[in-house]
Amino acid sequence: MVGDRSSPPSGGEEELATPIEETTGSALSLAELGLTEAQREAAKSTPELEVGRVAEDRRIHFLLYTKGGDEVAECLPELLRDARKGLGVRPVVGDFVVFRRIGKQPLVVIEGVLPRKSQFVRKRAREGLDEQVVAANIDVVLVLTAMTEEFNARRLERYLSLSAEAGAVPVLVLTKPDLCVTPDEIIAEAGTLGRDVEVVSIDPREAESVEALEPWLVPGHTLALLGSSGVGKSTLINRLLGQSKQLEGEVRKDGKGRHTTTTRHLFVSPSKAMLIDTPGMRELGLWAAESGVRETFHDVDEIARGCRFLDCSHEHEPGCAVQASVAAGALDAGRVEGFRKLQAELGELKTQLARSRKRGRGGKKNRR
Ligand SMILES: Nc1nc2c(ncn2[C@@H]2O[C@H](COP(=O)(O)OP(=O)(O)OP(=O)(O)O)[C@@H](O)[C@H]2O)c(=O)[nH]1
Ligand SMILES: [Mg+2]
Ligand SMILES: [Zn+2]
Repeated sequence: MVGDRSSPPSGGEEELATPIEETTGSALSLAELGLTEAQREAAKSTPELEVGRVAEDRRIHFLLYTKGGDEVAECLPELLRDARKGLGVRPVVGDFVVFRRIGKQPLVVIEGVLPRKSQFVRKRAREGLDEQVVAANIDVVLVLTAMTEEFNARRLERYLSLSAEAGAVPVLVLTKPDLCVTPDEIIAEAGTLGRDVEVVSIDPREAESVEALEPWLVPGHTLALLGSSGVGKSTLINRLLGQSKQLEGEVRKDGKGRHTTTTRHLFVSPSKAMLIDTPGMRELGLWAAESGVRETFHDVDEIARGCRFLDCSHEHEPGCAVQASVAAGALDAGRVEGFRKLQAELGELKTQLARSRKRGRGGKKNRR
């Protein structure tokens, strides 16, 4: 069932041009959609409202999966306004929300967002000083990267840091093995980029190949597929769904893809795992990810405890255990450089946030 699609814009936001599409076709229970016990409890405070899960965010309209089937909903303008002021939370894909049906041909209105069990957050690209929640209530982050010149260890460390910060299990999914002459080397390197990080190499075009991801396709679990444009996220989604739901980019001679996917969308796989397709990310700025960075760089972090100075930058200080390890060949210099860069980025972010708070600006606008 679908709500009113022609209602006036709420909260001054512009709707995206492409139409919203319903995707499940069948109703799922809230437990099947992954609702946690804590969220079920939280929903009890508004017994007059129903619960649904955000499958797509079109700025004004949201596609919801509910126990009664798909619904197209709007958001209470106050909710969007509070979120813009940093006083509340704007629903994102993966969120569980409480909603109300109004009128005979019901208008479905989201009135609140239930507490998230996890969220993948990055610094909003290009715009001011703000966070962007990419997906909520995720269990696993599939970080896709092609085994071509696209492969970049430093970029993957960013993804791993933000995934660890999100409290989600990261899996590095290396695609395009057919275009790679030294796959084993790349697979081995990928395995060193985080603590006990799982690495899977697949060709997303091949149904047999993607079976390697089965261990993570747990009913009720949510997997977010992240990575640059053209690495094969939508191709993988289509294979895992067993049907072509998402547009796949054309192959280009340089091995890269255009931005084919433009919105995030949550799908339900035949095994009842939930998969979030996302548009390729050009930038992945850190946002408050201290513990995620420490977790990802656990090896560097442990050795750094042996540095003479507590605030050692591991660059030129005397008694630096990290530099000593690099010199001894026990730590990769590039990885240490990556660690220092992310630490510096976090430091800079902290300074900017403190400055912005002092000015009383709060730094929150257009939260999405
Ligand atoms: N040779 C080769 N091509 C692949 C492989 N995986 C995906 N492709 C191709 O890469 C192109 C881009 O794939 P998409 O699935 O559209 O990539 P995407 O990550 O969804 O890209 P965006 O939506 O732009 O973020 C398609 O033509 C796929 O067929 C692979 O393992 N080998
Ligand atoms: Mg895509
Ligand atoms: Zn040091």
